[in-house]
Amino acid sequence: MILDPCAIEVHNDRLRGKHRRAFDFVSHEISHIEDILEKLQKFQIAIPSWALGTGGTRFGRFSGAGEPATLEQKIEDVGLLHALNRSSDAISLHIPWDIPKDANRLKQFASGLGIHFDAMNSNTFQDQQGQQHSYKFGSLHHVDPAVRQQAIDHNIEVIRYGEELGSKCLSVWLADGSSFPGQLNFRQAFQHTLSSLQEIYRHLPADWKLFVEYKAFEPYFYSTTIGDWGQSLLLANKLGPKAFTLVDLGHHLPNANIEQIVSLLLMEGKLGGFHFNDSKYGDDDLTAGCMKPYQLFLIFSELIDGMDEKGIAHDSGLGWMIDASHNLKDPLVDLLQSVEAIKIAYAQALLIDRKSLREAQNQNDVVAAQEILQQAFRTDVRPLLAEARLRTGAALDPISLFRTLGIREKLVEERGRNSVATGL
Ligand code: PSV
Ligand code: MN
Ligand code: MN
Repeated sequence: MILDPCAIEVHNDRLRGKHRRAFDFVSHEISHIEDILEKLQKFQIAIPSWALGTGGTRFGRFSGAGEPATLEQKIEDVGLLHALNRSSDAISLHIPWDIPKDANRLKQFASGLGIHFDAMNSNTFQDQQGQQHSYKFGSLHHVDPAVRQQAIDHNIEVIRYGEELGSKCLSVWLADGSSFPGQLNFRQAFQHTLSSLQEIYRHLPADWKLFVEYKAFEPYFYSTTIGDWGQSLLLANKLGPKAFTLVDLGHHLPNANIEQIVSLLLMEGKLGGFHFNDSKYGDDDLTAGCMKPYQLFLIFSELIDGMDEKGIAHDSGLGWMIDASHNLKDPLVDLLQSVEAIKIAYAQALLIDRKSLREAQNQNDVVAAQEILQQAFRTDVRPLLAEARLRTGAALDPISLFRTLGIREKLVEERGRNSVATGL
């Protein structure tokens, strides 16, 4: 056991006095504090298996040390995060990077750490060893039916693995696109994608969801066949009630109004979930909230408004996940930072005075509307998050505990300096 369970108690006892003062100061001003704390305690964000090791760019990869080399070790890492913050109770697997060899044993191992299996991700953007057909020119949209069938079969196989693990969702992201004008017949590519997804949808268990993720560009640079939320929504609508759009914050063209996209997808009942990360330029996959925390807050503002209007539970109605890549920081610390930033934005959005905001909107009082939003955004909610952690047995300050306990050093000792996580 890398993390001694008593260590959290000792740590919390040491910080309790300081925390209490900060919490009392901010909580006096908030009328529905207990409601917010309850919501914060419930709110969980899934961790992708591929974010637990060093990412890398197309120019290089500078490995960290003590990375999880096996699926068990990846689950162990998420268990570690969850023990520290009690906010990351699920792992999302990517096949074939994470083939479960003995699903029952893995399920047991994970549940012993309080972890379950979130969305399953298929991979038709890389060729695997021994694969018959290449995905160089796409997968589900390919001109050759044999390539499409191979990609369809892979997705069905991923569903089967997910069923064994107790997952309830298949997440499909396609690299399929083109890099040169004239390369593709757009309508044919879309129709092929649709009929391939329809075939996969037919194999989806009754209580599963299918998430269709979009991305504006990369790895191809002229067109992406599922390039934006319109194309994803079109597919999800044609597929049926179990299909939804997945929004990855890094997958838009610069300055896209993501909060407006989210608001309308929710209105249509077609928002499936999120991949949280942050970016300055493109799909930078940086720590959530490190560049545009106000945007993250505005997204949560729309999410809460839309979910409350439809009676969707905040903690279980949508798929919340991080999709980030870690090149400079320790992946586990970076993930703790992302979870914290996401929950800060969530807590701030819970503070918005909705009634006054509606009144301001109905009176075209632009100044009041802005003041109301910024009043919530500028509140320091960190003591609220800490209090929610304290009440669930998590650490008051997970990052400092991770560091003072030398957790990475212990992982290096156990796993070795050169262990490398499978993934991107
Ligand atoms: C693609 O950029 C993406 O965001 C998709 O979600 C993939 O599944 C993930 O990254 C990992 O490659
Ligand atoms: Mn993603
Ligand atoms: Mn991405």
